[in-house]
Amino acid sequence: YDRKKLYTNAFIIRNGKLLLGYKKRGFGKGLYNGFGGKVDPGETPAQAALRELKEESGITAPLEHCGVLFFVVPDIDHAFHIDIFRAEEYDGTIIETEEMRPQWFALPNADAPTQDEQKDLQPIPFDHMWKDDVYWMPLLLASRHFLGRADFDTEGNLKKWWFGAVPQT
Ligand code: 6U4
Ligand code: NA
Ligand code: NA
Repeated sequence: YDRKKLYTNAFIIRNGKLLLGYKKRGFGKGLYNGFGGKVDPGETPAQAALRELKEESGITAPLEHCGVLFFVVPDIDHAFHIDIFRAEEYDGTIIETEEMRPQWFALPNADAPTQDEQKDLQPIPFDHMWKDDVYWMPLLLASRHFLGRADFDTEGNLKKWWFGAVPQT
């Protein structure tokens, strides 16, 4: 199995705010995203998620697995598999790194006690994110577990997609 196609992506959701990073280089340069990257040989996705979060933002967090996404692009014979993780707390100091510039964004419909903290924050910048994110982010923000697939063309346009929540018991 080609481990190079296994990725992680981690999101910190805290006090009505979402932490994203502006990607300064490489795959997805110029877009805001969670913190993540390739799962290295010998690592589990959970280990990779913690390592990438630390490398890209300076923090650690009690990450919980919450989603699986498949991204399909032309001329590659299998999907990119992304394990999505979330946490509502973190340890350490958030820092800018060579790869990412972290920034907090305001969640929609956040509770009243958080409004002070939120007031100078921009909304989630979907116009400057991967085109699939707007479809599954509501599931992440609703604390649901979710699955999905997005198919891109060679120009990186989103052609087909499906995202859904795992049923709650
Ligand atoms: P290097 O520099 O090789 O170590 P690495 O940090 O391992 O790279 P990187 O940054 O290329 O990996 O990982 C890409 C990141 O982009 C992963 O977090 C997954 C994420 N990603 C890729 N396609 C995405 C998409 N369509 N929507 C999305 N995130 C995507 O939200
Ligand atoms: Na990365
Ligand atoms: Na990496």
